Amino acid sequence: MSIESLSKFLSLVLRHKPETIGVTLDAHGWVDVDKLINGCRKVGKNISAVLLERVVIENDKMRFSFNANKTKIRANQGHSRAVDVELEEMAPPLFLYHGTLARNEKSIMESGLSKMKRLHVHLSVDVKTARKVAARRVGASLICKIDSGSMARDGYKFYQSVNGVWLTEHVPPQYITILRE
Ligand code: HQG
Repeated sequence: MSIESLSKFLSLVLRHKPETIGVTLDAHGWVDVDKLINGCRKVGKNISAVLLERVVIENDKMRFSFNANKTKIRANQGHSRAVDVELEEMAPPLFLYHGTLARNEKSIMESGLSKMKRLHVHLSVDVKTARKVAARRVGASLICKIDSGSMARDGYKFYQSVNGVWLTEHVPPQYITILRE
């Protein structure tokens, strides 16, 4: 199994559907590494502890972490399951960016950016990263520039995941500018 396909499968298991392999996430999103490896085996995916470690270390977006003694693993962010991954509240940069599809513009400018199925709205530190997020989907892209500095001054909370993604609950439309590229 390649690192990339294992990473995709682990995203499904550790963020959204742990029941796929018969495991459960604890309150902080952790799963025992042994149970994960056994669960994967049961659905025909033979992975070793060494391969798992490579996925954690080499993953392009640092999606996963081990606990200190590497007996547990979790996704750093992006969950749809209600887990507390102990995100640290932090003052955001003055501006953050969000890449999405052009067809979402009307709805976003009416109701703001919503977290949809995830626990947070995901924001990027630069336009380049936001473009990549948008490019995951088929269709014309749109980049929203978020006045995160004003949001923070107005009391909105921001968190930074260990992989650099910024997270917040909701971005009201008055803090959003559409970038015409
Ligand atoms: C859109 C990937 C209409 C929102 C990426 C997005 C990211 C609205 C979609 C991470 C809306 C939700 C998250 C509104 C939000 N009207 N559309 N009011 N509010 N939306 O996948 O940000 O590879 O939950 O723009 O790199 O696309 O998984 O969020 O298009 O960091 O590690 O609703 O997923 O990381 O989609 O992606 P998502 P996202 P990973």
